[in-house]
Amino acid sequence: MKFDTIIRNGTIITATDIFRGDIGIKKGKINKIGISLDEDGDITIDATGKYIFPGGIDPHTHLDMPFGGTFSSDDFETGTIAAACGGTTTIVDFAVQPKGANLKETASIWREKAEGKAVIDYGIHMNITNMDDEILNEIPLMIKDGYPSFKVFMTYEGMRVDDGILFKTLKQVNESGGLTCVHAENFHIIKCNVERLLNEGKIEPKYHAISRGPLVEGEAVGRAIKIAKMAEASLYIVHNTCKEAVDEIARAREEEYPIMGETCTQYLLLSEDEYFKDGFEGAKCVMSPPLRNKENFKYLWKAIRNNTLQVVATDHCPFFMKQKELGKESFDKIPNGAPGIELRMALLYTYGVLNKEISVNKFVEVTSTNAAKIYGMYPKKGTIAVGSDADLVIFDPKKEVDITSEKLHENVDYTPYEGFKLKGFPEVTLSRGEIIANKGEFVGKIGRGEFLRRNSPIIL
Ligand code: DUC
Ligand code: ZN
Ligand code: ZN
Repeated sequence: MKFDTIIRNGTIITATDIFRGDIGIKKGKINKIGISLDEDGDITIDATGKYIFPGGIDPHTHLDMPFGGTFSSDDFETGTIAAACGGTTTIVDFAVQPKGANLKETASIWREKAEGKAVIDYGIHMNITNMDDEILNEIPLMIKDGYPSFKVFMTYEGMRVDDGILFKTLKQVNESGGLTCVHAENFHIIKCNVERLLNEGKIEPKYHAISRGPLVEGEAVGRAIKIAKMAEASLYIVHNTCKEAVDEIARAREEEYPIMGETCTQYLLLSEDEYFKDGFEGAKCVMSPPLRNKENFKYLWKAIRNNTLQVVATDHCPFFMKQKELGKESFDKIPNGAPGIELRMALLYTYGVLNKEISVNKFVEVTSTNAAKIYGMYPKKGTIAVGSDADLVIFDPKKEVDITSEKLHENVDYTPYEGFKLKGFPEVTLSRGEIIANKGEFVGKIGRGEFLRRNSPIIL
């Protein structure tokens, strides 16, 4: 027997293991793992001195997403190329329900955005913005169809749901075998603060952060958890940024409630200081929830280490500075979001693993394995095992990179990580056995990414 591809002599690292070995790939799947495999491959990759990780999974992206009168600037082509170059082989993107559309129609809109464009495999979360009996009845059908995760916003005029709808969603999703995700911030407090600040003539980007402090998030996280308890449902809280949020999740988990949480690269590495830079610079990091003070970094890393948080995603939602200028005269009109899809793996390796915040196995867990489990893709995705998709990153732990936005493939004119230094970078990315990125360049075929029909969540 001959493999299609054999990767030789790499250090294979999963969420639980680390050993030197070879990986044989056939028909897009991992066919054999061993030490000095006898069989040859049509293609041989020498991974001596390199790490082999499961391909990254970013379960929180917003590609081609309408927001504040414009669209996020990466579509499924540019966004997934950037992901591939950075070692991410799967994303789960949020399909936002437009006014008047049902969930089936919403999913079709997103599938059309992705088809013929995506270069890596992708799942779709249903982001419910309008609820009635028709939508409620669609939930079990969507789960059967491969869409087992549903998100609601507790804030954002026009997209948010109230506590009653959150309760109904949690109940129905849970009873149907799915998972509800929530963006938790207190809408009413933000509204009051924004009105007051603008009335006082406070229009600059920094007031975005001031209008929605840590308690605005912590209160909503605590409330969402209580509503989940009342609904007897599991819950996943996206993009936690601060102690106030994490403490709520930790408490619920101690009480053995099925509550899970995510943070994002930016909340571990960037602080509110970004908002106090000159001129309109602060707009680059206008996102929701906003960046917090540096004190929070240590709580977030600790929460990752002790499994209070299970996933590090990106909330990738880029806008060109020209688009950000929609809010030049009023911070509340700045489109919310920042890029991050391309650098997540390398940043977390340098600033997480090399800085000794997390072990290399934990790195794999939070960048890939846990998302695969929680979002119903395991073990097809998220690990290195016989029978799994050959989604792999061959990672050069010695490669040093000084980050500048010109080196990146994200379709946007800045990176919030400009000037950051990296040690360790993906060298080769394989998706279903195909080499799709090599030494920072995309070498795959546009549109090769496949829609992932996902299974029910595993609660971690
Ligand atoms: N937060 C952002 O910053 N952008 C998109 C949506 C969100 O919740
Ligand atoms: Zn959000
Ligand atoms: Zn988001």
